[in-house]
Amino acid sequence: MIIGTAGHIDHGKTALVRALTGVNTDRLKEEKARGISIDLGFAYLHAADGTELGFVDVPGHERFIRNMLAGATGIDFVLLVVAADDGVMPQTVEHLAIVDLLGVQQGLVAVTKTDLVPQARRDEAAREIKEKLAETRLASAEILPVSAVTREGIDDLRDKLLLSARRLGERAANGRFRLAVDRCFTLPGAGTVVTGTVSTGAVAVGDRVMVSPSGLSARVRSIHAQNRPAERGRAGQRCALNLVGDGISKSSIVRGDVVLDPAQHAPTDRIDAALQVLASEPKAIEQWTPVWLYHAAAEVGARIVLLETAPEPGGGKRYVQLVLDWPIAAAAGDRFILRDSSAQRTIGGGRFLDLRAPGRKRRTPERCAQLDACAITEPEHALLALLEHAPFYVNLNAFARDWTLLASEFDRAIERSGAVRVAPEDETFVLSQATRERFTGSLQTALAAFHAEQPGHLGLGFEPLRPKVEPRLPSKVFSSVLQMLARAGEVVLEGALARLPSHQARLSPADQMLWARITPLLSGATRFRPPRVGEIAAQVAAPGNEVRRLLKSLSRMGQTNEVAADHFFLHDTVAEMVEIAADIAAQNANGQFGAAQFRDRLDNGRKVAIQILEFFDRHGVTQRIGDLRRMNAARLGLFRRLGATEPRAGAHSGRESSPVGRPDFKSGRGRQTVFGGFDSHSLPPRARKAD
Ligand SMILES: Nc1nc2c(ncn2[C@@H]2O[C@H](COP(=O)(O)OP(=O)(O)OP(=O)(O)O)[C@@H](O)[C@H]2O)c(=O)[nH]1
Ligand SMILES: [Mg+2]
Repeated sequence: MIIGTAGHIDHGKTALVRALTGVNTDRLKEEKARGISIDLGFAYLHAADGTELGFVDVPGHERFIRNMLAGATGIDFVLLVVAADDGVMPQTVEHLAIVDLLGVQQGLVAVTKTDLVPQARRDEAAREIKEKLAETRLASAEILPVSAVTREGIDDLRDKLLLSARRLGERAANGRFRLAVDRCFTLPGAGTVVTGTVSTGAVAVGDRVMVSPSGLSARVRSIHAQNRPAERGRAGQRCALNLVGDGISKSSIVRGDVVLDPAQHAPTDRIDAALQVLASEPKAIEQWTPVWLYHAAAEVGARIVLLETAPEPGGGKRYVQLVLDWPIAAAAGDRFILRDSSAQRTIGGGRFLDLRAPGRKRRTPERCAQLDACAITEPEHALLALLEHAPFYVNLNAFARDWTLLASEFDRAIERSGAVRVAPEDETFVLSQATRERFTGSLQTALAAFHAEQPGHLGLGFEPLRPKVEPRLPSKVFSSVLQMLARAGEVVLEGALARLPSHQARLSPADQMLWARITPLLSGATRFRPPRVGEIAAQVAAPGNEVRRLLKSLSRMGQTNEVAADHFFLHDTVAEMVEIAADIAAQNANGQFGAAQFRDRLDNGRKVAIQILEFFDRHGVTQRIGDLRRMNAARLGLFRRLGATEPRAGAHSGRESSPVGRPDFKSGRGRQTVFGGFDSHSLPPRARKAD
């Protein structure tokens, strides 16, 4: 347990820590000369049963309150020190307000210097203290009279602290490692050493860490945890880390830096937060008020942007945006303190809600809803609440990082809520079940409308489709959600096109007329050596790119195959050629055949014959063995004919409108949709998925 002292100057904080631990935490020459604490002091108490107390002794002088703030963040327990003779003084009140704003829930009050005052004065001091505590989280904290001179109450106090430590137990060390640096020095023989309290996660000797916000990379050479050599340091322990790495030195790391898991390094200078203003403030906070922001051990200048009505002194929490002069390494849920720009008084404090605050549109109702979600202290619940609001998806990696957790720590919550995950590349996005359903419905409506309007088009490209679907998702998320829905059979993706599973493309009247003129060129005696796009264009007197476009879309519909660039064969011709190849193979003793045999049967010249065989190779219909090939029985169905009882592809040119499907290359079934014939897509999605 880490105990922080608090209290007015000269009230006996350092003397009390010394009485408890035997350690004088006033190390500096100036501290000794002036008899006051200036910087943080540290002492440890190791009980026989293994219970450890770490003390952070803070200065009481108002000029050194920034040092007090650096020490007070990260403490579990506050030991508020009030001298019996003085009673409650300004820094008693200010320190108490600070630890309260920092969310410290546990503490104890030591009324010191009892040897100097009569009983009545002690009682009066205790009464004053009780009154002040009443407005804080420490309202029920115990008040103990002690004296560092007579040692009255010291043993009792120590026992009570140890008892509290045992009750508190160890902090959970889940999540990613973070340690806010409060000191950095050079140790002869070791090198650069940083000290601080591990706020989350754990660190082990040999770990790679990063210094944030500077981004310097380092390795942990050795660790002292609670002042003892250790292999590992964990959340709730004060640690000294001996760091080595390029650029790592006493001068490159300062108090306020955070040593962390490199994956956690994402400094920010614009943070949305919930701010509470102390009752002692003279007036409500104004727009763009300059302040000093204290977070962990860092101190940085900032401005306040009001996101709702101004927070009133002594009033409730209000959302504000903190625009920092310099980026800091923070986490969502971290506490902070604000002091006025002349660093004279504490204004208030609160919790960070969103580290990636927008610079614009920061007061919209959607944004407020997001902040309401981020204000939920339990990260899993915050995540699920965020999914209910625009933009209706969360980048899980970024969210987990900002909450100093691993993405996997949200697995259970995601599973239980029925939320879905999509993972393009190395990122994971999460959408709620409700959003998935809304998106699917909207997608189907958009595609149905498109198919009705453009029956000749196979489908709609992702980018034209994206703005038609609600909720609107960014490109990367959109396409991975589409892929997920395609796997579930709710949409069909072909290349860059999306279509409804039930949709069958129909040629436009103009295309039908053009196709009617082209089909004879691809059929009959010349079907094994059909003209290429350029020749077709010349023969039908149509632009080459029109012919190409039509033949390509017919190829997607399963009517033609582009065997080589710009060289299209009717699908049935391809099927016939597969049969011929299989026939040749069957006649050869070992099932292998050469290109010449194939060419002789087709009578189409060596070059074309080889192109066809290479096309078969690409689709796995044939397997090449040196100069020979053999048929791959498993892929024979890939180019099956469109159906013996149906008109051949070349024979339907006179029809008004031609519904056509395409072979299912993935399953290798090659079942073609034919005019009114069996169509795999007319099966219900479940049945299709199953076979
Ligand atoms: N008589 C008496 N004197 C005390 C007691 N505790 C502290 N003192 C004296 O009070 C003075 C201040 O004590 P510190 O412990 O330095 O006070 P502090 O709260 O640490 O002061 P800062 O760190 O400067 O805020 C010293 O001269 C101590 O010897 C006590 O219980 N009885
Ligand atoms: Mg002191």
